[in-house]
Amino acid sequence: MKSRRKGTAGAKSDVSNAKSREMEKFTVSDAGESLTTDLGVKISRNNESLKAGPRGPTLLEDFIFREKITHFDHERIPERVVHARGSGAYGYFEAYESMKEYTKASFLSEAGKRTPVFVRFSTVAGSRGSADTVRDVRGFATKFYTDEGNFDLVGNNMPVFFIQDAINFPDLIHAVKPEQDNEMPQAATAHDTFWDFVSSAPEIAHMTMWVMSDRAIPRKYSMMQGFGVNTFRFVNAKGKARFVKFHWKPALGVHSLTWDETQKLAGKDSDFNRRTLWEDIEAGNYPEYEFGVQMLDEKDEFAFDFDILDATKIWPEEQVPVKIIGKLVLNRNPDNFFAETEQVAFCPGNVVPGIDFSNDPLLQGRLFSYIDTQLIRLGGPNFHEIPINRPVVPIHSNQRDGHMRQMVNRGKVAYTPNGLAEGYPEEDPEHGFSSYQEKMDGRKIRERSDSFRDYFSQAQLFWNSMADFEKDHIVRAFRFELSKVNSMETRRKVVDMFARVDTELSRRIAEGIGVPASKVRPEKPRGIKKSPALSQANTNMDSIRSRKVAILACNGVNAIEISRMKDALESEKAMAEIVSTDLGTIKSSEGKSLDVDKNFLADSSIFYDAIFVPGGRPSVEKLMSNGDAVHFVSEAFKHCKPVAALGEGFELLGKARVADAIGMAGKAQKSGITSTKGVIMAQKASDLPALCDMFIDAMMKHRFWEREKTDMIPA
Ligand code: HDE
Repeated sequence: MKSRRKGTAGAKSDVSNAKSREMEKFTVSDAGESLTTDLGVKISRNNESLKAGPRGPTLLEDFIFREKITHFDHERIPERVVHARGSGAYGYFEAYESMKEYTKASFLSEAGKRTPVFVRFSTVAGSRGSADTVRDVRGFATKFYTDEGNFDLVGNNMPVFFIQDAINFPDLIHAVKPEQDNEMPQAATAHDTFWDFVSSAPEIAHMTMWVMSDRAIPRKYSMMQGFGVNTFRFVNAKGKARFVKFHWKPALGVHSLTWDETQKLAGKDSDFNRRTLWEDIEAGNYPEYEFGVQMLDEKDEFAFDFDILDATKIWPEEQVPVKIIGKLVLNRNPDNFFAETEQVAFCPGNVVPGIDFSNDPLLQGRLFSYIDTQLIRLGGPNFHEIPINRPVVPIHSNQRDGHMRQMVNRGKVAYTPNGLAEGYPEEDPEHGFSSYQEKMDGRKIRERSDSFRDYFSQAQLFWNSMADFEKDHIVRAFRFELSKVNSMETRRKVVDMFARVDTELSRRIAEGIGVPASKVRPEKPRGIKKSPALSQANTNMDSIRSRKVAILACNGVNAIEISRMKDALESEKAMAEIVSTDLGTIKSSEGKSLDVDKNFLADSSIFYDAIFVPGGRPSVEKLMSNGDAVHFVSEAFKHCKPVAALGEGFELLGKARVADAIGMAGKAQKSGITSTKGVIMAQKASDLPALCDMFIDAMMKHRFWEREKTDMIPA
């Protein structure tokens, strides 16, 4: 008699730790253990090869030497052709409410249900060892280990893409990557082939606006949005489908670096984004994002003045609201970079029942590409058996053999239908994935839909939605990039192309790159004129969690001011470090010994979000006589960061010309406490609590962009 297997689908159990528990089985600790070969034979001497006499030749029989070198020789696998540089973290997803009305996906079926996840953030163009802070799109790929199998949401930090049809992807990437003759430049779009491609492919206009904006230089991974980009479907238990777009919204708001910082960070700490992700998780400042969906009824497929299947278009949030349905928390760093972050294999085709595809031609092509690329990268069809890629539910398939097969399947049978194994493993019509039954009718044709031919209206929408400082940054980014383009013809074509977006934008770009203003007229606008959701000026500004503050101090500093400020910052979950001329300790005016965290030689203002200069005459005088300390202050000012000073600390701001720059020279002494453009100064120690509050308020605003125009201060 055939016994019915218990279905795993819809299981109620909380599996939020299931992936960690499973990874435990594969983790190894060497603490207290003897060194062995890969086959478990203990090794007596590891640092000498076997020779015929101490000065003689190495012997071929030395299996310990051979194993060590052979393994080493094969330690590299091909890096990802795009998104090669990445950083990963574990965490969980928690649903806020039941989404059963819209999708039968089990991980979204009840409020409070948790699902383990692994997320990999990445840059796109650079090689594995390239710098983190380059101007680029960021990948935001999430693997949900659901109780119905793995769902991969392989997204980016920008909601649109460069091209509409996947067949152009190799062309795009060949144009972006270092040029083929000399392999330059690394991890940068600022070169001829990229801009040649841009100026030849007008569909790229909208995405180019995003890449030239501050979105391309995020402050940290926990301060950027994520988007599924492509249009997917939700399908409920009754078989009703809706089109959906997926969103991640960071709890800390969307914030960016300045361009000057990114350039310096690429040299001073090329791991900046990787490091901040790691450090935030270690410090318990877990990156957190809300999960949102935009949903459209099938009947509204043609209700917009853009095609909802075109990945170069957003669905403006003002037209299709984002429904927040859950949150993602990243709370554990991986144990081993290669085993986990390098070997994780995402695929937008990994979906679970309740989630389905649309005919978006970019998505359709992606469904093929990701598996194909894993075959070469991870060496064969069994990469789903690598620990990080395994689902948390059992696998029962008829797949067998292939490189590195690890499952040991019992019995004779590896096919269905079968009688010898009583028909197992059997199909599950109730819980199994069944594709949405979309009606298809079309001629085979290599053509693009006319509805995909509007290339400029959303580039205009983006430009018109920007705050003035964001527009300035976009213009400067274009100018920087095009200054590196040698072909005058390409520069001219780009200026003409963006004249179709906006005359002022094009004129300002042209001015900076030695090209005459374009005579091309802007395209006629379509759709909504502005989308406030697109501007970072409108992001969350209510927290300083995980922000880093430098406290500049030398011998003779007022320790009490440091400890009060530190307490105030730490109570808001920000971090503070004492930066001084040398490492070691300093003596405060009260005779206390204080540990120095960083020195000016190895550290710089670019690692911090804000700075505080406490009082204490000897300390401030020492700082004023140190060029690096003065530069630290002026650089932070020029990068628009909050700067606070108490008592004599104000004099260092004077030396760095900060007080002059904001027209405050000498005023703090008279008026007690002042706050101007994010520079907060107070004279008396009794003003410290108010100073702390005002400093924290200023930090919430992130930057004071109006200061960028202060030419009298160099960065
Ligand atoms: Fe990818 N993409 N992509 N992509 N993509 C890859 O798969 C591809 C696209 C994205 O952290 C590759 O495993 C094609 C859009 C991320 O491991 C490759 C097209 C979006 C990652 C590939 C696109 C993405 C990848 C390279 C055009 C945002 C890194 C290595 C049709 C929604 C995942 C790999 C990780 C990686 C192909 C366009 C996001 C070659 C053909 C749009 C986050 O398969």
